[in-house]
Amino acid sequence: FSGKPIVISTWDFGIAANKDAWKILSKNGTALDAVELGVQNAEADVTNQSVGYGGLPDRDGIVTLDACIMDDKGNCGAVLALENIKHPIAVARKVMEKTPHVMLAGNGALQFALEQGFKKENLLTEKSKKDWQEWLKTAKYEPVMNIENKLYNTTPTKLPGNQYNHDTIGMLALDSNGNLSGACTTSGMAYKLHGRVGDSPIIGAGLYVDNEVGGATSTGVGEEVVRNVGSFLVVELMRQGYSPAEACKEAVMRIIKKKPETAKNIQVGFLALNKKGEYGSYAIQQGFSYAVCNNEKQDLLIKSLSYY
Ligand code: SD4
Repeated sequence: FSGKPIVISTWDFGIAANKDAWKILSKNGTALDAVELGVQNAEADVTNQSVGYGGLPDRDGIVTLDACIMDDKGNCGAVLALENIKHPIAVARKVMEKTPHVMLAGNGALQFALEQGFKKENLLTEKSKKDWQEWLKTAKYEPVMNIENKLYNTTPTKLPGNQYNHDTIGMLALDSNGNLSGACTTSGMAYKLHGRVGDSPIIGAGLYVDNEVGGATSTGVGEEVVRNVGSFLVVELMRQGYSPAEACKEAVMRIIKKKPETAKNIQVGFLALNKKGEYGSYAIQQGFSYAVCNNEKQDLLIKSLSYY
């Protein structure tokens, strides 16, 4: 089904996040408010070890968060490697609305957040700390694919430290006025080098919205998405007439074509929504899923098409 209003988001936990976004969309609220509220559900979820509070830390045991938001007017805001703030997406929105800038990073982003009234909190939970300490014993950097996906009953290979890696939330919404917005938020790849920033807070890579055409977001190994400016590519392909799923597939094929050997062992998934409310996705590997919510059904979970 398609049409408006509609909200879609990455992975299983997108169902709960969509329901929060729906509270706004179903009352004719804006797509911007909907995506900001929706992804906060994943940020606050302590059991989700790849977004916000409870996220797995970097190699040095520090939780650093990346997030960005983009509205129907082409406004956008982002925070990179932000520490100790539970809702980086809300800070990203403040960057968009209260500053002349698009991105704030590290200490500067934290300083700005505190000035805006956000509270400093410890985001490293006991569970994530234990996982990290376990990981330190071998300190092997090896992302596990699709570890959060409940549609596939495969048990992911158990690695030391239980590395949860591909679980960023990217969300796209089309409101009842026909306007589009998107949000993307993550704690990034588990056990990354301190200071590493992925695709998720980069406008055009982890998220892009063009109100004339549609929006796209991504999940997976961010380096490959940045190299191909993935979400911008998906939106531009939709502008040329590709369906959301075809556009996502073409973006995935670029990654595979450039680095076939790398692509065999990593996951990248794209998710897209167009101006008509049509949506689709494509991933390198099986196992990517996304959640869809509209007037007909609020908790639909769809298996993505994939190359392998
Ligand atoms: C990153 N793209 O930091 C994020 C990680 C991710 O699902 O999507 N995980 O590279």
